[in-house]
Amino acid sequence: MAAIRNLARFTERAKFLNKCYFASQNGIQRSFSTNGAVIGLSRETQALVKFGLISAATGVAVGAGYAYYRINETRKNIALEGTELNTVLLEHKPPITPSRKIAYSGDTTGLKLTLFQYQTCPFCCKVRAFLDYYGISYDIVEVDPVLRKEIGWSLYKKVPILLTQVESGYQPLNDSTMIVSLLASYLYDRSQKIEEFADYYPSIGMHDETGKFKYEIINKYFLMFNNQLPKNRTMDDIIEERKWRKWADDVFVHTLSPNVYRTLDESYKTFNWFSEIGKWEEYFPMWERLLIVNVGAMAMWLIGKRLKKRHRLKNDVRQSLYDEANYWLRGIKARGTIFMGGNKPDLSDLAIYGILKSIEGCDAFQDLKTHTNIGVWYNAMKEQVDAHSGSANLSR
Ligand SMILES: N[C@@H](CCC(=O)N[C@@H](CS)C(=O)NCC(=O)O)C(=O)O
Repeated sequence: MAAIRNLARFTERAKFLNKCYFASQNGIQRSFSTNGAVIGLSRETQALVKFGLISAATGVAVGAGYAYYRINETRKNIALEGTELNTVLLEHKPPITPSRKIAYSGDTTGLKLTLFQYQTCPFCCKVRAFLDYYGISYDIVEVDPVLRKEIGWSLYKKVPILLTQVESGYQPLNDSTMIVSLLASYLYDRSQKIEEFADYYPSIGMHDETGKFKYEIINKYFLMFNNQLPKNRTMDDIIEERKWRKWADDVFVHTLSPNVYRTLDESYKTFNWFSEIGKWEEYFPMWERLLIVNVGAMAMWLIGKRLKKRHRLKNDVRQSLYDEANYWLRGIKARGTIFMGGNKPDLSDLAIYGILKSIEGCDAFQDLKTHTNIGVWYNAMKEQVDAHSGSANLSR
């Protein structure tokens, strides 16, 4: 996305893509179909239109190539940004108006949260699944994935970021897993403050395999209990939950991109669904939305192939998705319950559900439902989350 942002700046200056797209009222699909557009026009106009379309296609291809290069460069570094700043408090709330508010009347937590997110980012979906399940109210700021001006106040440049109002200011929490662990710990033990819990999730600096120095949040899968385990849970349950949450982050989430961007056509469908579900038409100017969709779809299609190799997915990437989903379902079967957490979802159920929800509108998800039994568990999860069933566990 950083690459797309850079590219956007470049294209904004060139005003190149804009003109081409504004010429096409029907938007994205039309921009790839020359036939419909040129019929009935004079030869000169036809030539001009053709030239425009070829230029646009070349622009998108060059853009995608550039985006591909830049994303690969930036993704090496972006994970490092700002993670060491977890515990830095902001004195004032960044002056950003929420895109929308999710309010649950039964919310007794008193938490004041603002989620900076992309609607279909799997990590953001994980956090929303948690908040919705527990019926915790929150404001949403939809971040423009191109310019990302809404998180300009943060050195950490990824989403989700959860801004929590605390006594002395605003505590930003970075990283979906850390956010969930911290909030879950807080819900178990409200004698401690959010900012105190934030101190339990420190960062460490280390060198990665390429020799680059980077920061990582340690213990982000750990829940903090005040000397006693939550009701009806054993230490084994907690360890098992941690194991699956880690699998969700380290393995399962990586099967998504190569699947939803498997072909150029699928990649376009996926981006159009992102646009629809993320209400990009409402939040972003048309030129920017079309830029994200076109450049994003091309770049991610190319990147998907690299990710497939990096995460050692099978040639038929769908099979890897099915295999991992079946691995998860076997895990649940071994416990003999509806959810991994028993009769109620635990944090691993919520993580896998959130991750899958991020691709709900994609062909890959439909195929997954057809070729595995994931639908039964998924629908049961949907019921639990939509009914905010976790809120009952909060009243103690
Ligand atoms: N480990 C992080 C990963 C977050 C992440 O990679 N988010 C992506 C969006 S899906 C992101 O913001 N990438 C940077 C960008 O879009 O520029 C988490 O769990 O929150």
